[in-house]
Amino acid sequence: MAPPRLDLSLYLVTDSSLLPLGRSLADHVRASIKGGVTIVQLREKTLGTAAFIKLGKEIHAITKELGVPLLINDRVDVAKVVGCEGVHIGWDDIDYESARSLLGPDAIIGLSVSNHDQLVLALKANPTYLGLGPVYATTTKPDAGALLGDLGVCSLLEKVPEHIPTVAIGGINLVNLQSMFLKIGLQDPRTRSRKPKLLDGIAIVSAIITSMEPEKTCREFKGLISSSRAES
Ligand code: TZP
Ligand code: MG
Repeated sequence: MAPPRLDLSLYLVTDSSLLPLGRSLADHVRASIKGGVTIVQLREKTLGTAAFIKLGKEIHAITKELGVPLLINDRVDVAKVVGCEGVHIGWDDIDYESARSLLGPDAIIGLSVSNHDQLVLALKANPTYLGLGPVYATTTKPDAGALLGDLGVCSLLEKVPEHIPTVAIGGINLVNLQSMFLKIGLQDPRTRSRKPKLLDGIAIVSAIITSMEPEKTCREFKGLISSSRAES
């Protein structure tokens, strides 16, 4: 059977340090997927290897049960032991070719792109998808680099070939998303080949992780995504 089509529409990136007091990441991830998250990346910068693997296995049991892929940020070794669907890497991490050869042809491997030079390198690698950012100001990744803004994302998108899906990341919330969608179109996964140069989804950390009601918040994001697609 062919693997299910990758749906990047609402991409949750975790940071347990931002959870509301007393909340567990496992419960938050479960609620977020119930609310419409389509893919999860475990991005836990302060965890040691053993703790990262333990958390990865716990979260993977949930994402598997609910039918969405789990990626690990930075750590191919952790992804391999967890047995999840892939990794997201940047330019200070393992190189793409090595990650691919360690994880195999079916793994989802995403690459971060912050500027045109990185885009040129990323396109040579031909990753599963690209994360374009930071779009707006964010405190979640202080070293994220210069802000792209809507125009910067559009100018990168112009150069991304149709077969590589893209998500925007950085400072996206329920307030700025609507105006962002007015400037950057969002494709529908069912018809994407007919509409090049549009985003495939949005990746969010704090707007979901800090929410007291993650399921409701994700439903609201999903609502904006659906109406943007209906209009495009
Ligand atoms: N990469 C570029 S910006 C960013 C990452 C991981 C952080 C995004 O976090 P938030 O809280 O959604 O602004
Ligand atoms: Mg990284």
